[in-house]
Amino acid sequence: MKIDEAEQAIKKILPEKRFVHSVSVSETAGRLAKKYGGNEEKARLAGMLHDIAKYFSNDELKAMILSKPGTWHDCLDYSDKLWHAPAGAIYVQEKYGIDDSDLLQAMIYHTTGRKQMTLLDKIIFLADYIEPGRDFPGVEEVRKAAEMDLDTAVLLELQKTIMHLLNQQQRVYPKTFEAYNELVNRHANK
Ligand code: DGI
Ligand code: FE
Ligand code: FE
Repeated sequence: MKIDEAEQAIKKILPEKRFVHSVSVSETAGRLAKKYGGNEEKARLAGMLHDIAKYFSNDELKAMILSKPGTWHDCLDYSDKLWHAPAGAIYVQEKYGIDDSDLLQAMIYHTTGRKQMTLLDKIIFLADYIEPGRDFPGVEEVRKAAEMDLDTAVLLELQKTIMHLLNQQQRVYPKTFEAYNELVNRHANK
C-alpha cells in the first residue's frame, strides 16, 4: 500500500481530528526513521495507519482480536483503550493485504510498547506521543530526548505513561512494564 492510498483510506474512516493526528504521526515517524537509520517509507505508512481502528466499537475490536491467535490477546483483560492497536493491525492485514510483519508489529505495540522493541516499534511508539499536535505535561521533555537518543526517549515516555496510569489508579498492561524494565536495565549498564 502506498502512503497516499493509506491517507485516502483513513480520511474516510477517521474523524477529522484523528486524521490530522495520523498524518502528523506519519510525518514525525518519517523524520525519526531518517534520523535513526530506519526505513522512512515504512515508518510513514505505519504512522498513517496506526490508529485506523480507533473508532470501531468494543465488540468489533474484541472480535477482531480474537479472530487471530497471538500473544496480544491478554490486552482484553486490560483497558479497552489498548484494543485498537492489535485490531488495527489485523484490519490492515485483512482489508489491504499488508503482510509486512515489522509494520504490523509496530501497529500492534504502538500503545503499550513491549520487550525487545524493534527500531520501527520505537519510532511509532514515540511519534504517536510527540507529534506536534500533542500537548500534555511532559511532552516537551520527551521531544527533546527524541532529538538526542531514541532509547532514552522511549524510556522517558514509558515512565511518564506508567506514572500517569498509576496517578489515575488504572491498571498497567504487563508488556508496558516489561518494556520499561528492559530499557532501565540497558540504561543502567551504559
Ligand atoms: O491512540 P492514541 O490516543 O493516539 O494513543 P495511544 O494508542 O498511545 O493511547 C491509548 C491510551 O491508552 C493512552 O491514553 C494510555 C492508555 N493506556 C491504558 N492502559 C495502558 C495505557 N497505555 C499503556 N502504555 N499501558 C497501559 O497499560
Ligand atoms: Fe493509538
Ligand atoms: Fe495515535
